[in-house]
Amino acid sequence: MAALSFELETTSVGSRARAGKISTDHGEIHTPIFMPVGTVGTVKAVTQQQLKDDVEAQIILGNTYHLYLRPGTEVLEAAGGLHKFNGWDRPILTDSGGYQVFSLAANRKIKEEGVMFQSHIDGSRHLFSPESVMDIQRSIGADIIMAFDECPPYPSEYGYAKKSMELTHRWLDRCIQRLADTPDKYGYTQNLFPIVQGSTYKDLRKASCEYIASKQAVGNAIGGLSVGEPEEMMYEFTELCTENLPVDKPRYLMGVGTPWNILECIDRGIDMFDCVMPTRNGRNGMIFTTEGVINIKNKKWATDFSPIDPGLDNEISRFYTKAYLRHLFVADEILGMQLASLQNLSFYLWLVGEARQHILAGDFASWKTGMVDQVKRRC
Ligand code: PRF
Repeated sequence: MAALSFELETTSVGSRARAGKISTDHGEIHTPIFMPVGTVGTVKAVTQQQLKDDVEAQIILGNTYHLYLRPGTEVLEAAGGLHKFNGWDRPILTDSGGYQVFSLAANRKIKEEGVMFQSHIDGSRHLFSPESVMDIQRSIGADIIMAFDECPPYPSEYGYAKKSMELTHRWLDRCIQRLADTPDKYGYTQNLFPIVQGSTYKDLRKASCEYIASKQAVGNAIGGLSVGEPEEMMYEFTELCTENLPVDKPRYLMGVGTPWNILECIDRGIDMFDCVMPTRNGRNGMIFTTEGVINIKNKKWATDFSPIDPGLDNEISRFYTKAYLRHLFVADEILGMQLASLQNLSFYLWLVGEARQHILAGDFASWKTGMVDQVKRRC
């Protein structure tokens, strides 16, 4: 089948924001897009049917690290890949596991060969290398697969950041080679996105963008941001990267972010986002709405019978009230987490959809300014 392609529809005036269309063997993705995170093959507390019908998600994420540990590649291969296993027939992207190894696993040892680590589940020892991570992602069968990278912490010293970036580049070459040496497993094309690193050093970021761009991949990602640096710095480095990455390929900013982060980074030329925030924070009672951010556990919502989000045109947001959602959280009912996740994801997908419409209409820059203030409000 066909490799991923990207059609750039419009670039804004007075902004780097773009609207585009990504085509994969599992369908189209309209950009800019937010991708709900389904770490273990499930977007927590949300069914695949709800993701389609209520959230209108176009692509979801999975994680190599988690899926490799559970259920493991044998089960995934026996199922015929993750799409068949979890019943999601639209595009899937898998992160390479590098980032999760650094944030979750114990006793990591980084070497040229790869990373030795102990599972956070049972302490068992494993090696992730560029080759093994490509093989695992072949077994999972995502449409977009990520290169194996090292994400240095913030802050990192220049010397460390440089060595780390160079290692990520050498690992990228090994990923490309391994992918070329192994066939697609399930009859559709898997597409590799390389990842820009370079911490918070302009010359390193620029060098990394140039290296990554030279590989002429079908899409490119920016890693190593939103790891504790100030927001303004994240914006600055995002822009530096989009200025130095190919215009005609989709750009994916990994692990970002809040609704206002997403608007600011669309403005700076990002096309794809993922973040656990809408689901993880949702399960803790943080609700993102068109009116602003709500802590639903707050007593002030106890008798507020207005819809969760009057600004959204879907059943969950309109039908259920703030008071009811608060009650579910206070009573520790599972439905509370489900509704919160659905609301937050619906809101994130609505937000990027609106951004796209305004890019196409030509008034993104002025719309964004007002919308950032609106979505940032604490209710
Ligand atoms: N690398 C990978 N996945 C990631 C990141 C990264 O740098 C980030 C950083 N925000 C999130 N997820 N492989």
